[in-house]
Amino acid sequence: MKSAFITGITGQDGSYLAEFLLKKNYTVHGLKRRTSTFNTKRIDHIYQDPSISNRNLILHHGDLLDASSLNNIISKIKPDEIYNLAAQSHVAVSFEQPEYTANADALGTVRILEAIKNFNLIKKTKFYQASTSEMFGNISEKKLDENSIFKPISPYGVSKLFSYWITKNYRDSYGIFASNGILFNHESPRRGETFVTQKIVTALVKIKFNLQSCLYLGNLYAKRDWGHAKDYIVAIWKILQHKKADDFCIATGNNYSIKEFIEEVLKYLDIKIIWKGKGLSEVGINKKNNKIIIAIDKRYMRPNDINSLIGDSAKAKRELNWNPKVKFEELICEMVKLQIDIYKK
Ligand code: NAP
Ligand code: G4F
Repeated sequence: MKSAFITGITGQDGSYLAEFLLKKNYTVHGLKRRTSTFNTKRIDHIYQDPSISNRNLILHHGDLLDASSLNNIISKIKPDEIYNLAAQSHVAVSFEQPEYTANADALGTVRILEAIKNFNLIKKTKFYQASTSEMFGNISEKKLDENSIFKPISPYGVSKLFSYWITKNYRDSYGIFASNGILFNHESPRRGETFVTQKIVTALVKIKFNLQSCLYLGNLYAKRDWGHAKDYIVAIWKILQHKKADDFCIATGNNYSIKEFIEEVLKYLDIKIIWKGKGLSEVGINKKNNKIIIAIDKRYMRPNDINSLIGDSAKAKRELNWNPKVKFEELICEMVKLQIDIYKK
């Protein structure tokens, strides 16, 4: 039976990956931060009480900023696979907390790689790093792949690029099976509420049920390549099962603007919208009652934003036999349906 250690198990991807690995009969260890309120909502359905003998899901308190907790856990469990999914993952927040972001998203990765090296786990433990399309920044290539250049434009992207390179460096210098998945945006009903897709879905469903009057957003013209998190964690797992450590772009190959995302959600909710104005004055008006339901708030504009991201995952298709399954419309439908169920209740 294989064992895995997931940092970020309480997050969107970590929770799906934990479910997936449990189904594959892994013993799953997860890193959990101590918080004053519960942060395990996404994994409560698979939680196993410590009193259960032979449990195969075990949570450990720790933090990416705290090498001693990482060292204690890794040296004790000696996992076959480590999935480093924990991060300060919000790009806008990284402009407000650049130092913390660098500590978690850049140095956190070295702390784990050092533990693999120093506890003689080089031959045993495979390492996955959650790299991101945010590392590309605003480069002009149409479809981005493993050979595209990186020019990150946020503290988050810069920190993640350090982790990308240090992962390659420990692979080349010490022979650790250490791989990067360069994942483009992926969403799900478990997406955090402050990322744009979930923010839009939640607000528009509330507007439909008269529980909110207006949704305030930032840049409506950015385009993202949105896939489904459930598809992407299969790719993450396949990356560590590959015959050799390597780096892979994981994307759908299609992208849409924030405005197009909104319009698809509204289609589902049967709300017709008219767009008026430009820049900070742009608004979306509900055709039925003439009320403004979408407006711009400059607080949500970033000091720098990536205009467009679209990925090419041909290498993952060829070498990992991985393909995204869920289409853009299906992803939105799943996210909206869940919110409708919540607010109907
Ligand atoms: P997420 O939902 O924001 O989850 C982040 C996880 O990291 C949470 O479990 C969080 O714990 C944990 N965490 C944050 N800071 C930590 C720290 N200092 N020590 C220990 N744990 C910490 O992110 P996600 O969407 O699942 O993404 C997973 C990973 O993939 C992240 O590294 C992200 O940067 C990267 N990524 C995501 C996407 C995407 O579109 N989703 C695309 C490319 C790359 P709490 O629950 O306690 O907050
Ligand atoms: O949903 P977002 O916050 O995701 P972003 O910045 O693309 O980052 C996500 O994807 C990355 C992969 O490329 C991950 F590495 C990262 O961890 C995270 O999961 O914003 C998407 C777009 C941006 O252009 C942003 O400016 O939506 C735009 N936007 C417009 N109004 C907004 C808002 N974003 C947020 N969060 N909130 C707004 O009100």
